[in-house]
Formats: sequence, C-alpha cells, structure tokens
Amino acid sequence: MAYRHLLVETNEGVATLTVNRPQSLNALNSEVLDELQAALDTLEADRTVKAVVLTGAGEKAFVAGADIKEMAAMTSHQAHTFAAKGQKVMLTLERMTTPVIAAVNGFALGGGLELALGCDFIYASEKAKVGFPEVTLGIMPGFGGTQNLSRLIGANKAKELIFTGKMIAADQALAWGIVNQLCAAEDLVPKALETARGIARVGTLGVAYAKDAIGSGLDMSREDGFRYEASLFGVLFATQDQREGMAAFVEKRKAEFKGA
Ligand code: CO8
Repeated sequence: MAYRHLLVETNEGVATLTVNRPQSLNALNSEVLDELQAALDTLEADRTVKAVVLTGAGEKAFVAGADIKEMAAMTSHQAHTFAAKGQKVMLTLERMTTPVIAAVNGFALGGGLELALGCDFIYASEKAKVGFPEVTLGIMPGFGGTQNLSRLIGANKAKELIFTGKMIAADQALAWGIVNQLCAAEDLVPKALETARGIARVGTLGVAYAKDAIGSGLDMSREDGFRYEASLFGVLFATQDQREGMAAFVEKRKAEFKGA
C-alpha cells in the first residue's frame, strides 16, 4: 500500500516505518494518524515481519507533535475525536504482538513523544530533544502521555516535564529512563535495526507473549500478573517454537523458529 506521509521498507524480517513529513517536522495530522493506523495494522498482520523500527524523516525531528495548525481551529468535539484517533494508534502499538522500537532522531515533542512512548522502547540520537510543550499552547498531552510517562519514570518527573513544558536533552532523557540507549545520529537507525534483527531471530511467540505479559501486567495486580505470566508460559509449551528452541539447544545447533 502506498502512503502519502509514511515510508515502509522491509528487510530480513524487520520493517522500518518512517513518518515522512519533514517540511512540518513530521507533525501528526489526522491523515498521518490514519496512515500510521493502517500501516501498523498491515505490519501486524504480516507474519514475515518480526520487528519494526519507527523513526522520522530528515535530520531534525522524530515527530514535533500533533499538528498545531490543524488543531488550532478544532471544536471541542473534533479535538476529542482527534485525541481518540491518536490514542488508538498508541494502543495499537502497545497491543500488537510485533515489537516496535522507536528511533528518536531529533525533536520528539508532545504527540511525538507520546508516539515514541507508545513503542516498546526508545533509542535516541545524542542530538534528540524531548518534551511535552502542550501547556505552552494552553492544552495538555492527549495521546496517552500523562499515563505512559508517569508509569515509565514516576509521577514526580512526569509532572516536572509536563507542567513546565520544557524540553530536555537526550542525556537527561537517558538518565530519567525515557530512552534505553543514546547513539551518534548516524548510528541510530542502524543500531535500532541491529536490535530489531536480533529480536527477529529469536522465538517470535516467546517475544509476543512476553510483550503481552509485561503490557497487560501493568494493568493488573502483581499476583494476577504472575498468574497471567504462568498461563502464557504454559501455552508456549504447546508450540513448535518451544520444541525447536529446546531441541536445538540439546542438539547444539541454531534454532529455526517458525513463529508457530
Ligand atoms: N505542528 C504543525 N507544524 C509544525 C509543528 C507542529 N507540531 N512543529 C513544527 N511545525 C512546522 C513549523 O510551523 C514550520 O513550518 P513553516 O515552515 O510552514 O512555518 C516547520 O515545521 C519548521 O519548524 P520551525 O521553523 O518552527 O523549526 P525550528 O527549528 O525553528 O523549531 C521546534 C523547531 C522547536 C520543534 C518548533 O517547530 C516547535 O516548537 N514546534 C512545535 C512543538 C510543539 O509544541 N509540539 C506539541 C504540539 S501539541 C501536541 O502534540 C498535543 C498532542 C495531543 C493531542 C491531543 C488531541 C487534541
């Protein structure tokens, strides 16, 4: 499928999904959100795709937020619909079995940071800057940022970032635990792809179920989370991947996982 604002490239079981609207610093308008939704649904349905790297086109921005020019004229109802559309994309990222790594190559602001936080983890360029400038526009985060950031780094740091609207540099985002790894700008996507290819080589179902256990567990009591983990662990023993993985270990050969 051809997209107006997205580039999709698949290689060795890994898809690179690039938000491609550099003249607006890859800002998310309704059309970009619709295309992201369609692209993520398509990638999730494609069993040959084992991992995804999500990044932004150009050297300046990952995504500089939701499109302020589109939002400026919105009615309350339209803003609600727009927020729901963005939140659906974030929930799709969380719920899809295929892991998604955000490669934050520049500004990740507002809805752009929310998009990165919706991914499974974030690698960032040393030049990246992240923040939630919504309060400087008289609004607040609306694509899940208040929930996801406070769960990730704690309410106190999330409040500081969201209440001040200030951007922080990549090294502070690393220190605060927003990003997993910093890379030189030119190494960022190659490094994210290397990690994605590593994920693509291991047992697909083990990765998918672990993602489900971690994500679903965040909304459960710890004890329910343990129970859920144990049941998914048990289900894996009915899969070819488990038999293949353990047989390959015993036979001292490389496992050939089928994701079945
Ligand atoms: N929306 C629309 N256009 C944008 C956006 C944006 N978020 N960010 C940048 N652009 C456009 C600029 O308007 C400019 O276009 P033009 O050339 O036509 O004037 C072009 O991109 C280049 O940007 P700048 O000239 O501003 O580049 P600078 O290097 O001078 O500055 C900044 C870069 C600091 C990133 C600056 O562009 C900026 O502050 N951008 C806005 C950042 C921001 O406030 N983002 C948060 C938006 S609000 C949000 O994301 C809410 C999400 C939840 C929504 C819930 C539903 C309602």
